[in-house]
Amino acid sequence: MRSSVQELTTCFDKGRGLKNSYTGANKAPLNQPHHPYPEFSEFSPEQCETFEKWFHAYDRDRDGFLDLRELSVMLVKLGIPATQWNISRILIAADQDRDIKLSFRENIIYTRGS
Ligand SMILES: [Ca+2]
Ligand SMILES: [Ca+2]
Repeated sequence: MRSSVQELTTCFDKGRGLKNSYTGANKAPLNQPHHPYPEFSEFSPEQCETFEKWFHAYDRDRDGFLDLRELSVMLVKLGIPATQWNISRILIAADQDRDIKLSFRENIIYTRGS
């Protein structure tokens, strides 16, 4: 049985396949529009937009962060049990500033590193 982190990584990796099809051999087209997140240039602008939509769909109170409750809802939607263990593992891996919630940036970095 795959771990919950692997399940979550698989969901994020679906976007990576889109990146490769968008950029061909991972080279940006010459006329590529301004990237909304230059620090995440390994993801296409379209992927970042998809990540944003995904993030905001779970950020129910619109505070720009996924708190424990919102993270639990996300896990359940992904078919991953929202156990304290699973949530803790994600926070340990992704919550860089240790505020016990995930920013969009932390989510992208977590996605990049997984
Ligand atoms: Ca929130
Ligand atoms: Ca955080």
